[in-house]
Amino acid sequence: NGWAVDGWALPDEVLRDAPTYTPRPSELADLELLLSEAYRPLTGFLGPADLRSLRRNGRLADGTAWPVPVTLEVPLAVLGQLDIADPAKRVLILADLEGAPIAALDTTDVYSTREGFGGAAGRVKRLGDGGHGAFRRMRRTPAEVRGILPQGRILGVIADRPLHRPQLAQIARAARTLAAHLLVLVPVGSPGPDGLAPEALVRCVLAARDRMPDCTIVALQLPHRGGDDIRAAMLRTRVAAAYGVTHLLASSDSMLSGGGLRVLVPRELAYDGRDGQWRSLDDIPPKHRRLPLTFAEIEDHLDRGTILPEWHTPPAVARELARSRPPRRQRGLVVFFTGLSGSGKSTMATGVADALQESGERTVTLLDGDIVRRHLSAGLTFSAADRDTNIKRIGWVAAEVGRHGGVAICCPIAPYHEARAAAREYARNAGAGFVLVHVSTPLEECERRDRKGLYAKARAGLIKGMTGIDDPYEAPTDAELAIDTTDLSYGEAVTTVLRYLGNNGWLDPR
Ligand code: PPS
Repeated sequence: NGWAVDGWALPDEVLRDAPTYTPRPSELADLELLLSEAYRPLTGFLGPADLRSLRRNGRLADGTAWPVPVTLEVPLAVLGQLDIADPAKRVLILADLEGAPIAALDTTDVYSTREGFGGAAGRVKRLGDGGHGAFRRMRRTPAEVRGILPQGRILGVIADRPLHRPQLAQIARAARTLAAHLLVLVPVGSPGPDGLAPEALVRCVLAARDRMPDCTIVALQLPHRGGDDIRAAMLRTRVAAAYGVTHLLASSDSMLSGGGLRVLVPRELAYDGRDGQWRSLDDIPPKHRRLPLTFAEIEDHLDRGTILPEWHTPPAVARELARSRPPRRQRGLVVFFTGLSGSGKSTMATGVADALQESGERTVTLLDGDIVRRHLSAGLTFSAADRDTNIKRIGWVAAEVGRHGGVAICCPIAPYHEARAAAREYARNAGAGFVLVHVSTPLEECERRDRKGLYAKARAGLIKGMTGIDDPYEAPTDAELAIDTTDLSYGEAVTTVLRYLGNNGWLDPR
């Protein structure tokens, strides 16, 4: 079915004339794995025939077992520039987030997905040298890695979280029992499950290197897939096999066998207080046994800034983790107020900013709706699309403030859930906290106040598209805090927010 990429010529004029498109981050991660041949036998994005077959029986159209759809969605405006019937006019250049070309797609199939978009399928070929990026030198292809691995058994570990002593003990045990060489694969496609930046995860894994047997450490762009855990695990297993792994140590989450390798489910270990060793739970009398910390307990240590205990975490790993995930009272934070015009958001936001500036405990950037619209978002209207653009810009800047440990306080109306969710995601990807405060003062009260006279104008039909009157406000269902200022004084409203932030560790307790 045309999976062989070799022999596919790309004349200069074809490349010059081809349209360019930047896929979404998860698609870029898939692309990277396709190009590196970690997804072999796949050599491109799947088309309708393979997808149909996959849904039916978990196999590609030619019968090859394959766990997940690997697809690319492209705006119809871009697809419209291609002529699928003509091999010289169906090449699409795929670029990275900075717009630099990384691959050519020989688009042999297009299919409909949702409004404004279509699926694009076909083989891909790398353009350029693979680019840059932090820890680029650790991103090796499966062929390169197989070339440097010693003969014999290869024990694979997918380290999507930092390695603590229980995992290190399991690894040491498995490597010894199998007499295997260790290959540690660190997924760097997106922030890990606990919000750790990919580079920080790599540093944490490297910090545990002297606690591991002789090993090879490789970073790879495994995309984070929501939804079906089992299929995602099967895909990881296939990728591990492509890298030469013969025995894969299952993570504490579930992992299935498949892809021609053996999956080892490690025994549950505990810390033995008698001699300080980690061994099987059953071999330690209950009163001497300490169970590994849960993810939530580790998170709690980091949030509070207490050092992870040495019985559980090698000090070098604990130091690296603490540096990458500083305690909440030093970590970046976005406080995002949303609510109707006149609900009291700006007043509360200003009050919170003033309090932090007075105490000096935090650096603060206030992104007020009206002020943002004079600078960052000058020229935008109140159409749904422009409101979205406005909120995403605010969310993006706020996340950058958070990335550097500052507090960003935002107070636009932000009437749409989706744009607020994007702002939350930006903050998460920057390693910052996000607190959504719904200023839920009802419309009647906002209209009664009508400080700017806008509601009266809207009622009189003098302005169109006023939020709450003839434009929607989607009340949040995911707010950390909801405050109705109808019967609250200014001071009480501000104190409510400060107290929430104090109680949750973001500020010194009030
Ligand atoms: S949005 O929807 O989040 O992009 O709006 P935002 O940037 O916060 O701007 C809201 C302020 O703009 C004034 N204004 C309007 N608001 C809502 N609808 C319409 N049509 C409108 N036209 C002007 C209004 O003063 C808002 O200020 P606040 O501080 O919310 O009262």
